[in-house]
Amino acid sequence: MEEMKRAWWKECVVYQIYPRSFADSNGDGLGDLNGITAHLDYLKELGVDVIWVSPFYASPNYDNGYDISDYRAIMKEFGTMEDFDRMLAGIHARGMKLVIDLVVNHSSSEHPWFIESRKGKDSPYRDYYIWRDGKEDGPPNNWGSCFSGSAWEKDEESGQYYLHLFTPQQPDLNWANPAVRQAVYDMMTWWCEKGIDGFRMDVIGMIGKENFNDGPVAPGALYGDFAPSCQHTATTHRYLREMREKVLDHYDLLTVGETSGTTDNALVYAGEDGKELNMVFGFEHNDGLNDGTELGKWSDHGAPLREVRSVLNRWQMALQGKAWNTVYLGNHDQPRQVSRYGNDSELFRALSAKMLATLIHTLRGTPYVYQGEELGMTNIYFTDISQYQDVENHNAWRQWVETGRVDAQDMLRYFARISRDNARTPMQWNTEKNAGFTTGTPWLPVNRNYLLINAEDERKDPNSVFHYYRKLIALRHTHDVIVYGTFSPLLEDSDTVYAYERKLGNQTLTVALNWTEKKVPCTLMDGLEGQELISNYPTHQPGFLQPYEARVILTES
Ligand code: TEU
Ligand code: CA
Repeated sequence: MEEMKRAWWKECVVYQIYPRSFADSNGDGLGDLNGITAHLDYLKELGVDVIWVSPFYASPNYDNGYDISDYRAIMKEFGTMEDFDRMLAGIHARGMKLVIDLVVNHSSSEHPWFIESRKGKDSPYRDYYIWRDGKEDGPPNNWGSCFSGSAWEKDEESGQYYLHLFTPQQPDLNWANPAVRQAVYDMMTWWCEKGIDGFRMDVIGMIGKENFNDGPVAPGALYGDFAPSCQHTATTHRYLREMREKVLDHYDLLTVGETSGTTDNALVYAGEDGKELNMVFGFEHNDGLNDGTELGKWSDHGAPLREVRSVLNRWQMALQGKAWNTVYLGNHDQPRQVSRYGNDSELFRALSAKMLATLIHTLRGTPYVYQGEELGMTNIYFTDISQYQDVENHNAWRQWVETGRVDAQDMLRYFARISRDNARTPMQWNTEKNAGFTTGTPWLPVNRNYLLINAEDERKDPNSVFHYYRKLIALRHTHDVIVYGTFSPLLEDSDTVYAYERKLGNQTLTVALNWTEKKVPCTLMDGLEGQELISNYPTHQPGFLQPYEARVILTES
């Protein structure tokens, strides 16, 4: 295998902040930029290198900032451009980097471009968006939105429909229009000139729509699938190569695309040839773990070891030596990882959180830590639709439950396991009211377990999940084998143990993770003569792995 090119964005650990839920500095119940700045020392102590902040731009917040009405202004709830400049300076002063979210598959319906565009067919901005005549008194085609319902909204004024692959308040930008592309590139350059260090690119795989043909309708589905026309097209790749030429190649940036897709897609998006992006996020190990019904990710499916390992190992093997991987389990769109993949009972929560942390920090690829996972924060398990804030839940409820297609209790069970709101409850800083997140009323309830799970207590406890993450991150900074070592699966047929080895030069890192709450037989680590770099147990039982036991041993030949 050819020696991978070294790069800072391969060696770093990225920490994702969802600003709405991170820290509120002015008591209005909403996180803000000054709240982030006030906690940079916490992130420095954790040891992360890069901070990715989810959208903080002007937005009416139909989708919590993923609907942008001014790409060069700060959302008023989050502060001012001076607050942004102060946050960026604070990040750089601590030797860390800032990656910002690029949301350009769509804008907000309140963006001036769309306000102009919807004024009529002869608006100079009409072609900034995707307008089509209806068909047989209905939408132009059968596509469904990611957030339920049709992907088309009728504009009574002009009688035409506009495309929105998400909410109607998120009209898709028309990337076929060179003026749109140039406006995006100019905006990206504007932020690069302010000193940012990279972009996380929201659903960037959707920008190259190639046709508007009806999509395939899966059994039980209410709408057609837009993916064959919109996802991972040659046009999308052409736009990304143009973006690289016009903007990305002029700066030293981390670029990560939220593309979902397969390993074949990832090999093109994130190829070592550097023609498009540095790396991408796949979804096969999260949204992809479902019952295959028309409800998609909404299911009781869980995350059995065999399925998780099969996906992650396939991505490790397919990309190794050809493209750079990301490794993540949590983010603002996924439930809390210790609840989905681990065990959030009081007995096993910390142990399984550490086991999962070991996985994401010793697989090959850049690890992404989502705010609060370093504490072992858990799902909040809402029990009623009225408790959810997320538009994705309310739209799904309207489409499936209010129409009688799905039982309310079933859907509430799926929501409790999978909803994005699980990851959006306020960061748990300490045992003060509202976990120290706000002195006001939090926009989403704080998880009641903050008295047991909070940053202040964990920073004082050397055996906490927080310090375990800190040690793992430090190991990445001191052991090249963790970053650049090859990956080889071990014990691929085990129902209980996830094991693999990483090799670089004369060094071998062997990792064994007990995925279960039972003590299980495993002799893999017993014979190894080497240095144990980390474990979530102080002592071991030869011939076994204890519940959720993680062990990492470095040997030299
Ligand atoms: O998410 C894209 C995406 O995949 C959505 O279908 C969503 O994440 C889904 O719930 C995953 O199960 C990106 C952003 O991360 C998300 O927060 C936004 O809502 C969405 O795009 C629209 O911008
Ligand atoms: Ca605030």
